Amino acid sequence: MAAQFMKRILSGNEAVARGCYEAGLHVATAYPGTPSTEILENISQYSEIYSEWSPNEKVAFEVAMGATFEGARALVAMKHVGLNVAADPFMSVSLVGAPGGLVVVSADDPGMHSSQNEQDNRTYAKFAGYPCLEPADSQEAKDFIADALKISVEYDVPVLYRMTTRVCHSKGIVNCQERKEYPVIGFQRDPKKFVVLPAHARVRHQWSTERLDKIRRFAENTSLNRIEPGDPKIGIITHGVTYQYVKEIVPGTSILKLGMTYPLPFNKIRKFFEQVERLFVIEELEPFIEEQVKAAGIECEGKKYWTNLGEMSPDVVMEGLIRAEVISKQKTVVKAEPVIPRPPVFCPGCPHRGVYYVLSKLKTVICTDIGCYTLGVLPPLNAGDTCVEMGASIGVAAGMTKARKIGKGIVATIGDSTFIHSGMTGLLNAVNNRSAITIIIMDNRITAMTGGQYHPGTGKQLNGSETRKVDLAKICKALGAERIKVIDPYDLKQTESVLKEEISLDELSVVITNRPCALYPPENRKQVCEIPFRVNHDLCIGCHACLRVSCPAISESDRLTEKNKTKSQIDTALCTGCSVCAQVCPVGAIQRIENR
Ligand SMILES: Cc1ncc(C[n+]2csc(CCOP(=O)(O)OP(=O)(O)O)c2C)c(N)n1
Repeated sequence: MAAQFMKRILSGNEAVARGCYEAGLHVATAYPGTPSTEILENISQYSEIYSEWSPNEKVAFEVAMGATFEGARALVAMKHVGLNVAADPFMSVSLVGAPGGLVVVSADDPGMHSSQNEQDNRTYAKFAGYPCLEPADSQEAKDFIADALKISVEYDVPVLYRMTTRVCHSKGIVNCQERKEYPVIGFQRDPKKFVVLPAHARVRHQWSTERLDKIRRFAENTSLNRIEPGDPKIGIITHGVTYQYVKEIVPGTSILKLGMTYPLPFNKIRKFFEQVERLFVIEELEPFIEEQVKAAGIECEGKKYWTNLGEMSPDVVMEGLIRAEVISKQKTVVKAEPVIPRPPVFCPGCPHRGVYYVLSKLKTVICTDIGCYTLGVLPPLNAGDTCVEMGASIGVAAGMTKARKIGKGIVATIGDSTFIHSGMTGLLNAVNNRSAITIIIMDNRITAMTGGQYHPGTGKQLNGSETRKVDLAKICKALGAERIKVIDPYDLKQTESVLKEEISLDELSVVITNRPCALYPPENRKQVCEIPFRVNHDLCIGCHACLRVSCPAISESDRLTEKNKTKSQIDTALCTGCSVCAQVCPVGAIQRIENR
């Protein structure tokens, strides 16, 4: 079947990748982060597009920026907080432009399914003077990429492509087309454009302001913003996935669906306002559209009825409309079956477990970071006292140490991917300012939390090909750390004695763990799994020491000791044979299954 007639069922992220392929994209970069990660993983399936994981969002942005300077069609993808990391180039390149075309995907996470905050990144578009496109489903997620690149090239402007978790991860039918090829036009030397010296930047700021005026005129006429005429009693301005909820709850109502949420088409909004009796803005998170519509002197209602916290849903849309006395009776919304809650926990065989088990006994302040190892904060380990954003652990530990009377004893725990992302400068600073902290790099040789992506410490590129593997111990040494120890986190005795000693010191030390993730890459699942353990019920005294290592393979059985305590049991299908539980059992009741 010819590709133009091909229909596929794609998630929003898969659709973005398909859109990149069809729109002739040349270069794509990213640093992983939910809900954006699959965009690059899927783009990497298209050999026509060069794609790479970068060590952090700022570098990813800069590589894509270089590509557009070279006249290539480029895209950079990240989760919403990633844009904070890339904010420096993001802001300034607005004055330069994007001659080859540049799409900046920000995957926002309303409801914080897997994020530390729920900032609304449409604000960034206004801040930097970028147009902002917001697809509402998978078809649009694909189609709008071509629109974004067209706008980007035509107006010499980067485009913010704002997605949200529901659009990224929901699947829908998508009509696919052939790829269109575009030449890479080559770098056109022009220092007044590409070098943002203050004298140049002042002129470029004026230029970018005029550019925004032109994009404003475009916003009035583009089909990305469409009025869907309906019952004139109310009119609803909406965007993204919220549009789908509005259609479900009040079908047949008048809608102004904004596919481009910055800059706003005020003439179109005025026209829409005149067609309806009451105007509402229903938007997810901040009153981004509402405030601008009001500031333009157009009367509308919005956050009065809908919260700016958390995700929108058909229910939330409906409840707001009931509060606004637009609809009176509840429409039956099909609700998903409640899912039995399953608390997050380290996987069986996770190399982070041993370190956090030891730390939980050492009673020290632990500045942790973002990754699987953040789970050490949760019961029963309760090991972790601060965690704010990627890379913060080392700086925070250093700051606490400096503010303390006794300037030692504070631990920073940080993953390998996070250390490379933004921990290295923290270490450099701690060395330079002689902070007596203990930094534990939880090196499981993968970016595990986001599903196992490679980074410069893994020796693999996005497409799986081999590359130079950086040595974290050598990096630490080069950054000035003098005490560097490598430990086996499956060996609790060694882990405890090394950590005790390093934490007691009056100087900075780095401890690096040496066991790979038990889950990623998938080959590891076989590697770690030597011979599983079982509980010998004749010996188990029901003390539950093994439960305190927080392994999902261990649970209480229905067998009782003489003192009526439940004996433990191990699910051998889950056990990887890491031996941490066996090491904490005081009576040797946890034994390898020798004769399987
Ligand atoms: C600025 C930013 N970018 C991306 C993410 C998504 N994210 C959360 S943790 C993490 C890295 C985890 O890898 P690592 O530090 O190696 O720890 P692991 O999960 O492997 O234990 C990423 C990319 C984020 N939270 N913030």
